[in-house]
Amino acid sequence: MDKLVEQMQEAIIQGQVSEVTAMTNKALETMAPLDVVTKVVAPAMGRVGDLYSCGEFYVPEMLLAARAAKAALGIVKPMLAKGNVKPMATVVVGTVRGDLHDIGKNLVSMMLEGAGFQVVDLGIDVPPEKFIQAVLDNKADLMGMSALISTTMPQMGVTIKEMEKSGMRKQVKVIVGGAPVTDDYAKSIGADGFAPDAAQAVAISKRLLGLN
Ligand code: B12
Repeated sequence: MDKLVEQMQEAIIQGQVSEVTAMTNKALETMAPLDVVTKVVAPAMGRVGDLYSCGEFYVPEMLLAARAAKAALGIVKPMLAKGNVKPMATVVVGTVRGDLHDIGKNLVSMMLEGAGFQVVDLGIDVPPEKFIQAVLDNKADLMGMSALISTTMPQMGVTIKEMEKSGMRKQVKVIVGGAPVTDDYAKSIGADGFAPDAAQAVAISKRLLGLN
């Protein structure tokens, strides 16, 4: 692995915000912004998850690493959104009720924006009624829900059921994602699509809306 990539991953894992900021700026002299996301930030946060799982990291360490990851993402975000064409469609995104994880959802938002979508990001801990209202207010073509915890994942299905009840489900395509989510799970709750990462989120969004 490239030495700088390795050092950046390590700095994210250790939560070193100023080092991450400096290294990201340096890396961008030679590295594509998207590579910072896919080759540095995503794998580093994956390793943070492993460290948490095996009891080496606790919540404070995860939080510090997340802050460092966000520092890198903050730098690349405007670059990913550059070269933007006119918005092709509107998408509402958010992390479901009870869930505070937003790094993956932010990556999906950024990539969709970069691909020319207008993104309405509702943030974290979003209840079903807020998703529904935002879709109606923005006449959204697509809605994306993110969930990172097995106990919050069912909120995606709850939201879809609420959309059906209020009679607006057919007006909008729904995609779901997040580390514990699978294609089968997405189908079982009645979502239209699933993607395991931000790049594929763009591809599936375009496909569902017939934009390819
Ligand atoms: C960082 C982190 C935190 C941070 C979050 C900071 C933030 N601002 O997001 C903090 C410290 C706050 C946190 C808190 C908690 N966390 Co946490 N956290 C993580 C960690 C390490 C990384 C998540 C991450 O950012 N990954 C990197 C991004 C890039 O990946 P991603 O989110 O999967 O997103 C990608 C894809 O999934 C997809 N995607 C994501 N969303 C969407 C949406 C759509 C529509 C689509 C199409 C695709 C898509 O595209 C993304 C980009 O490629 C994970 C471990 C892991 N491996 O996931 C644990 C993890 C999710 N956390 C976990 C836990 C248990 C918790 C806590 C309950 C801990 C506690 N005891 O308090 C709390 C819960 C708080 C809450 N109510 O939400 C567990 C969940 C276990 C489970 N089975 O449910 C995990 C898996 C850790 C573990 N191995 O045990 N956490």
